[in-house]
Formats: sequence, C-alpha cells, structure tokens
Amino acid sequence: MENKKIKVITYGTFDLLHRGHVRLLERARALGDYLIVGITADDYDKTRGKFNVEQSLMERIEAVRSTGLADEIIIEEYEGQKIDDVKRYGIDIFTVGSDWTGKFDYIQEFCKVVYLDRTEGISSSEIRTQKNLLKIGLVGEISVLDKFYKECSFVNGICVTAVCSQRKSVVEKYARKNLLSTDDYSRFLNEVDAVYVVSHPNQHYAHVKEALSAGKHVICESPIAMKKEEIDELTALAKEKGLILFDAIKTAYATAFNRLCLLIKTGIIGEVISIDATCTSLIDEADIDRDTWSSICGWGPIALLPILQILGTDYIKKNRFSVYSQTIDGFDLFTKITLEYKNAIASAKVGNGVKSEGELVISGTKGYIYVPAPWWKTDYFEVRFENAQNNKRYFYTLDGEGIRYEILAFLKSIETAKNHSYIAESLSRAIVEIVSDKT
Ligand code: C2G
Repeated sequence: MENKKIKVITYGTFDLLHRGHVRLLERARALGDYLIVGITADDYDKTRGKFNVEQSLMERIEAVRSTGLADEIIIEEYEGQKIDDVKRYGIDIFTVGSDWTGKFDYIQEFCKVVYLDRTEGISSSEIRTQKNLLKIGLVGEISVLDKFYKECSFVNGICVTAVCSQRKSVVEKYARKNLLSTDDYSRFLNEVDAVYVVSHPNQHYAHVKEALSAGKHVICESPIAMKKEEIDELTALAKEKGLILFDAIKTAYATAFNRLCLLIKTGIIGEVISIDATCTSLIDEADIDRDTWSSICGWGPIALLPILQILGTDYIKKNRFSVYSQTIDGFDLFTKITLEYKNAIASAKVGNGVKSEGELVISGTKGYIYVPAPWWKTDYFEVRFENAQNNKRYFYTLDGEGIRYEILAFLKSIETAKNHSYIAESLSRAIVEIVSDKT
C-alpha cells in the first residue's frame, strides 16, 4: 500500500514576502509531503486588526506561489476556517510561527499542531516603516487632534514629529512627548513632510496655503476652505507643486459606509429618491469659544457626504435654515439644508446646540437603507423592504472611527503620487460651496 502523503497546512498574510516567511514555508514543507498555504483575504485581515497590509491578495498569492514551496494555495476568509480546512483537506499537521504559540492548540482536536521558531529581526511592519517613514505635523486646537495623534500610532510608516496650536494647554500637553510642540507655524513646518490641519475652518485656507507653499503634503479636516475660490486656488497649488491635498472626512473610510454606497450602486433599493442625514452633539452654549467649530462646519461635511456621494454634486436647488447663537456671532446652533435634484431630494440636519436622532435613511423605489445613530461611525446598517422578511443586516469592523484607514489612504497617496482619497475633488468643492453659503 502506497505510503499516505503527510499533508501540512499553514496560514498567513505574507505581506511584502521576506526571508522570515520563506523560512517558515521551507520548514513547514519539510514536516510532510504536501503543503497547503492559506493566505488571508483583505477583509479577514481587517477583522483581526491587520489593516496596514500593503499588497493586494493577488500580489501576496503570487509572491507565495513564486517560492515554489506551496503545493496548493487557498484563501483564508473567516474566523474558524482553519478547522473547516483541516477536515476538508484531510490535514495531518497544522503549523504556524512561534509568535502564535498556544493560540491554535484547539486544532489539536483535529490534527497535530507544530509551532515553528519565528525568524527574529524581520517583519512586514518593520519593512513598511523603514520604507517610507513620513514625518507629519498636527495643527489645531480641538480634541480631534488628539484622536488623530493616537490613530497615527496604529499606522506603519508615519510618525508625528510636531504639533502646532494657539491653545496653550495643547502646546503644553504635547511638549511632554518627544516632538516639537509650538505655536509658531513656520518653525512647525520645518519639522515635517506633511501636515494634518484641524485648526478652525476660518484658518484652513492660510494653514493649507502656507504648508503647500513650503512643499508639504496636506490632509485637512473638511471643509478645506471657506470660499470656493480659495479651495480652487489650493487645489491648483497642490497640483502645480506635485503635492497631495487630501480632504479628511473619517466616515468616508468606515468600511460599513463604503459597502453601503457600493450596495446602493447595485440597485438593491432601486432608485434613490430621498436621503436624510442627521448629526448632532449637544454642547452647552456657555462652552462655545473661538475654537469651537459651528454646526455647519463641524457636522456639515459629514452629513453632506452620503448625499453628495450617492446623488452627486449637481443639485438643482439648495435651501438652508439656521438658528444662530445669541452670544457668538455667526455661530449656527442648528442648520437644516435641503438639496433638490432632478429626481431626488436630500436633507442634512446638523446641530451643536440641538439634540436629535443621529440616523441616516436612504429611501429607494424598492426599499431603504437605515443606519442607526451614530451613523457617521457605524459598523452596521440594515437594508429594509416592504416585506420585512427580506430585510438584511450588514456588520463590519470599524477601528478608530475610520481615521486610521484615512491616514493609510493619505500615506498611499503620497507614496504613489496619486490621490487615493475616497472623496472626489468635486465633492470637496461642493462641501465648501454649501458650507460657506449662508443663504
Ligand atoms: N513568520 C516568521 N518569522 C517572521 C515573520 C513571520 O516565522 N519574521 C511567520 C509567522 O509566524 C507566520 C507566517 O510567517 O506563521 C506568516 O506571517 P504573517 O504573514 O505575519 O501572518 P500572521 O499574521 O502571523 O498570520 O491566521 C493567520 C495565521 O495564523 C498567521
């Protein structure tokens, strides 16, 4: 009787394939006669917190195939698939590097488990970081700056080297970290390759223009400017200098939001006739100061995002209603904007001084999509129909409200000298046009 082939299986992302991976595959293969390599799908990597992956699944498959060490390559797509595979392929030995020691003991119920020593001194994340360490500076006064700072620590290849703020408490807070913390913007620009602008919208134009003029890439919290001619000037300046000007709206990078927009394009709810987006966060009027962003600036870009992404920027008519603060000139406590299109209508309700249900409802001729509050950082939405039995729920992982994915897209834009922003220039411009027009 012919000796049974000893079948071995191992799994990995195998991003930027390096000698550590190859050594693992060589030793895995030496454990038996036939080696199956499971390569992780992009979405599966995201669900297990690996979102820095640089290469596509196909590139990673090709790299492993080119080693000639795998007799068969499969895709790992979900938690628990390893058990299915061990049974499906009649595996004798499951193996993985020693950084996973103990994590896969549960597979011993189905086959032998071997942990192979990990090769020290090399990893995909180190390769990514050495490749292109981008020095970024953060300018602004509000707490979003702290969130962005924290999110940078999750992204390989970027390092915060400076903070600039007119708020003393911010300068003092970051002075305790090993970076330049100052209120001097010119000095700040000398320390960085790129700038994250989250200063007050009234200062965006000046901060972005000075950064681009100094040859720095820019990622700017929307709205990028407060006048159409200003964003046009900045866009042209970035192009002229071969720099990236990147509009930051973190919701655009939330996987659930992205998949929702793709689903709508498939026609799942028919023709979209109406979109209603509401974003509010109640703050005490007494707490509003010169650094506080007004409702339309703070929430407007987010609430307008689904409307402009799905219905486009060529609306026919715009109507705006605002309630203004009695104490801070020009500060809207609540604003409702309606945009009329040829065959659709949309409303964006935003408020720092009003509390409402922060939901997103996209109404179509076959059904509607419902995203519960806070929809702008959702990991979940429902597609609902007349017959509720056909309703579908979609869940996705969302880390850091989407900011780390936004940073990754900014980094990739700089690396490839091509804007990988999920927000088209026309959308950025439309946001400036709507936010800045008080009528
Ligand atoms: N590896 C290694 N030495 C390194 C780097 C990685 O031996 N310097 C091994 C890992 O232990 C793993 C394989 O190479 O067995 C692939 O590594 P990654 O691509 O980082 O994959 P990983 O995220 O470890 O996924 O479910 C997925 C797998 O369990 C492993």
